[in-house]
Formats: sequence, C-alpha cells, structure tokens
Amino acid sequence: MKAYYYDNAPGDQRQPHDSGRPLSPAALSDLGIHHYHFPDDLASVDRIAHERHYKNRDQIEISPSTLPDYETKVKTFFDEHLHEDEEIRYVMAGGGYFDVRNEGDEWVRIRLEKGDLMIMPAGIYHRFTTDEQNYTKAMRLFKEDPKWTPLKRGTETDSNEFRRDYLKMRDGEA
Ligand code: KMT
Ligand code: NI
Repeated sequence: MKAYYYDNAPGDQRQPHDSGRPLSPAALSDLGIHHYHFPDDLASVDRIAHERHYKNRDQIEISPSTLPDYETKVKTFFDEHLHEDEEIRYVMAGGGYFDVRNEGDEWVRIRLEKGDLMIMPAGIYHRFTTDEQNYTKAMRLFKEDPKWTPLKRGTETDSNEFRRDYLKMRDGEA
C-alpha cells in the first residue's frame, strides 16, 4: 500500500498519477480508512470480516479477458461515487488504485497490491481503476445485500444521510 496526492494531470487514469506528495497512514485513518497487509492469509481476512459482522462477499477478476466490456467497466468504476455501507476490498492478485476525497475535496490515491486489505467507510466519495497491467483480482466484502449499488456523486448524494454521518465522523462534529 502506498498513498499519495493524485497529480490531476491529463492522461490515462491507469497511470500512477503520483504527485510526489505522500500521505501518512495517520492521515488516511483520519479519513476513516484502515489498511492491513495479509499476503496468502485468508484466515485473517475471515477474522476481520467476522469481527465487523460482514455477511456477503464476492470475487472479481478485472481484466480485458475476464470482464466483458472491460474498457467501459473500467471507466464506470472511475466515476466518483459513494456506498451506503462500510466495505472491504482485498487484493488477491495484480494491483489497482482507489482514489478517495480528503477533507479539502482533493483526490488521494491509494495503491493496492496483492495482500492489501482496505476498509472504506460508508459515505466516502471514491473511485477505482486498474493500473497499466490491466489486472486486478479482488475480493469485495459487503455487510449487507441491499446497499451494494454505487451512488454517483451529485446533489442527492451530498444530502444523503450516510454522507452526512461520514462527514460528522471525519470532521468530529456533533
Ligand atoms: C468500488 O467500490 O468502487 C469497487 O468495488 C470497484 C471495484 S473492486 C476492486
Ligand atoms: Ni465503490
């Protein structure tokens, strides 16, 4: 795992876009993001899922040969959105990038590789992309079934109760 500010330069989303400005684990934790590294250790993934009361999971292999309409899907994952539930992503092979919005609405890029597990809070604006290798095998863990849908950022998501709750948690206001 490596976290840094996104450079906002034009060019393919799958390039690193590393501004050269790193972000500390403490800064990520202030955004409500937690990270673990569990290479070849599904038992640890199961333990975290159990402790946090996760009920569902699936596996996805994101690559041109395994995902129909790959290029369109990759662009869709990169649309800024939120989920109304905390979610876990565990990279089993390959790599990819999750971009999340910080307190100043800047993009922070989180590089994930095999063994990286990330817990993302409900209500955080984010997006995902594969890297230039075009291969990410990931486990997606969900607390519940009805809330899997990504909600694209817009005026409706800005007033979404899960978004409001997230901001209260992040900014420490009552
Ligand atoms: C998400 O929440 O944006 C995703 O699950 C993207 C694909 S999983 C690596
Ligand atoms: Ni998402």
